[in-house]
Amino acid sequence: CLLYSSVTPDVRERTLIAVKPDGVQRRLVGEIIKRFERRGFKLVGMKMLQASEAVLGKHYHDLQRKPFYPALIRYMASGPVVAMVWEGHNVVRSSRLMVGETDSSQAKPGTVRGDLSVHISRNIIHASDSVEVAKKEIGLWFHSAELINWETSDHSDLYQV
Ligand code: IDP
Ligand code: MG
Repeated sequence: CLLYSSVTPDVRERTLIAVKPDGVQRRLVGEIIKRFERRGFKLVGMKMLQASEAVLGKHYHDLQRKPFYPALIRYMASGPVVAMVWEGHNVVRSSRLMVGETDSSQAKPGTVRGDLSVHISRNIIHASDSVEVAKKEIGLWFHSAELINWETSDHSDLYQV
């Protein structure tokens, strides 16, 4: 119907979420997935991988001149990450709020970082910080064939349709 199609574009927003190597080591993958599922977001892609230096260099290209950059790349390449694409209404902004401040010691209780981590250099999760950046990051980490277009049966319970 007309109303549905007017709601649909925003509902289809996507973001890249990645459990970083420390999060995987600490067995927090399930905990993190659970939070996004329970919020009502839809998982449309997921894989575990050892990130290459090439991908990490592009992913963090805006931080190349920061003093912590070499350590950041070593950290991100230190073990497997679990990369995911989540879809839903305002998911980029909402997931940044769910993730919390970059510096875990400043992250509010109730956020992923504020509940599960203590230090800025081991903050367990990545979330895209804008819709534009999310598009670039999803393209960097996923092939389009790895993203699944599917419908959830509870769509009308989560959204006005
Ligand atoms: P974000 O992950 O909250 O978007 P960004 O500023 O984009 O934060 O930085 C990317 C990542 O770089 C952070 O999540 C963290 O792992 C690392 N990082 C940022 N600032 C620092 C710092 O001052 N010291 C150590 N690592 C940092
Ligand atoms: Mg960032």
